[in-house]
Amino acid sequence: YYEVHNIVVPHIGPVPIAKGDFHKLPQKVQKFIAKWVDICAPRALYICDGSKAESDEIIHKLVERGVLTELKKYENCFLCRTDPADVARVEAKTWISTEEKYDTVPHVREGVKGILGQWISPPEMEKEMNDRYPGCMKGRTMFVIPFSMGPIGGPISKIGIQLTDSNYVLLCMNIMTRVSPKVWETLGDGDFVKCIHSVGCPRPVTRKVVNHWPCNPERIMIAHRPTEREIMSYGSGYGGNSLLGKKCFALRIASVIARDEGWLAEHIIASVIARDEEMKDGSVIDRDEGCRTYVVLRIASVIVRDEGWLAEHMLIMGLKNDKTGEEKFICAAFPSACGKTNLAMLQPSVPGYTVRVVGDDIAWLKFDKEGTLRAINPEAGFFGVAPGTNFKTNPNAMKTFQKNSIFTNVAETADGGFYWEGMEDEVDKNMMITTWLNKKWQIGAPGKAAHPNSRFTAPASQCPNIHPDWEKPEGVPISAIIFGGRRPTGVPLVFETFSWQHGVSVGACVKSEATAAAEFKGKMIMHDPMAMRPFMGYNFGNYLKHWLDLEAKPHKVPKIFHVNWFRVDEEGEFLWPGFGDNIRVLDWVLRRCAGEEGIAEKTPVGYIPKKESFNLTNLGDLKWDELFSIPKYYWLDDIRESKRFLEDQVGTDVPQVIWDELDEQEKRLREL
Ligand code: SAT
Ligand code: MN
Repeated sequence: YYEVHNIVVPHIGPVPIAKGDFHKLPQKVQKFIAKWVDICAPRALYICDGSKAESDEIIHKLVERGVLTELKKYENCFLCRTDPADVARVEAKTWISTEEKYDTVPHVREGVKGILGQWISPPEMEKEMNDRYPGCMKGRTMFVIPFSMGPIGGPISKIGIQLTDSNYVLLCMNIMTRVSPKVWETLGDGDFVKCIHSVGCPRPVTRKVVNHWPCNPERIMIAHRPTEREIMSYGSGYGGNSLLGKKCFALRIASVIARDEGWLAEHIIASVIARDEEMKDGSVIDRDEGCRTYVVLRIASVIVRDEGWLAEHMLIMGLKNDKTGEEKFICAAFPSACGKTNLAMLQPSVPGYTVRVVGDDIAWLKFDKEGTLRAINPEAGFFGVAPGTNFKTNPNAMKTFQKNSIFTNVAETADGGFYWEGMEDEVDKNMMITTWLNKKWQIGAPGKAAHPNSRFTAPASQCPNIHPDWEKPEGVPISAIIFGGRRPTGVPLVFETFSWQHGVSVGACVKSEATAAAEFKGKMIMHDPMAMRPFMGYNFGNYLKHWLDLEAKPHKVPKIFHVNWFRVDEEGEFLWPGFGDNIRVLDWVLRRCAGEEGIAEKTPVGYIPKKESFNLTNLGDLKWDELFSIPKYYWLDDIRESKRFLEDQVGTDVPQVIWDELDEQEKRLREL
């Protein structure tokens, strides 16, 4: 039989299929693709299978065209330089569209600009879309990427289909997510998250293409329609803007799904309680229909009781005590480019623990039937910040990306290696280097070799300390949640919060120095509640309520801690060495989780370690008192500022419990 190798779409007629069998795809997927082919008008359709052969074929083409440069020093590693106008996430051009504005954003104070997400009305969004998408893929191939976030078919996993006209995106998606034809089988007739991505540069191009990197920075728009489980990203090829499985799906859309499933559960349980009342007073007992509804609700409430879950900007790591053999897992939420990858891959500076990574950026957390909180890493690779990474700070990362990896906006050494700030001691001082901007450069010369947000994209499976259970479909049990940020002053190395509620209030007040991961410049301290500011999928007040509600159910909630590796002294020197020495902090955290007494001291903000209980072996001199001091007036200012932030940004949506926690903390500080 002769296969039909094209699809017929209403307006543009037959579109050739470069690869794959369109007609074997699930009906819903066919419809989805046909709709977008019709709108975007690509010159061909390419249905991806995620195989090595596929990546090899694409890489070969891109090397020929000069888009990728092979880094000959390693195996199957490539460098990509983007248009310098497209180097980071663009928060100002990221939107969420829902019918009801306050589903998406909180009640921000009049005259204040909201920073916890941007809302756009459906008609406005429609207009913006119509201004961008029609014909946007002319002369380009549309790739269809079937991917799973989490192990394919796992109970917590979710499926997405991304359409994109960027082959760089396809290559990175093959590393960062599980792309496979198995996704089609698992999906069947089910629903999926619809991801549409275009670099916004149809041929013939009207905008000059720089570095063979088509993009359209002036017209970037990253838009989400949570109700429709749909993401539309236009104009950028970079990381969080274009690898739609990552921030757009696994955080923004997934947090809405996580909330909805919990709300559904709560709604059904509430209905059952209401029915119970009715049944008791006999008012509906003799009505068939009432009874039937009641039975259905009862069963449903049992099924969905534990369905509320969390999609968070968190690493997941396992720490096995070498003496007892006992292993504990923790999650940690830090803003972008604050060291999640380094902590997750930590190589301990002192013996006692075997540390292994489950995930470095995103965690999906769900309580199991026993009430234990479990986490999966929905991703399959690491998209990590390159600068600062070296064999001292993160040997595991260095070993992970020696093969099958893509480097974006790093520099290149004359002998075909990668280079970035932080590798000064690992490369010959006289080595000729080509910067990310294609300029000749040498160590010690002015300027930077790599862009501060340059990245490596590497398969997680290649990490020497990847946890054997990292792909366990039901996830790993979580004992502690840690919040943190870059706080040069005032905030101690570690403290343990007093309760789940107190911990949530601490999470709500997370702040951090701005990093290069988004468009912000300079070193200002920004609020980044729960490290989720750029990734909130819905009203932050409701999000806090969702967190608080998780404790009310029959759940064993983990302890919540706050850490700060970045405190400096008067000379601006870091007070804490960080990196491998962070194991000392985690050791204390785990001992607290195990209920060890006599190792903690109560302060107004939480428990801090007692010096004699903390592992300080071989640390040299440490300004302990300075590292752990809690300056009263700094903290009083800080709490006032945090309250102001919540009043301005979240207003009436802040749950009362959070105000109560902050008031109590303020009272404790006043008594200091
Ligand atoms: O560019 S990404 O958004 O994927 C990385 C980050 O900011 O955490
Ligand atoms: Mn991140």
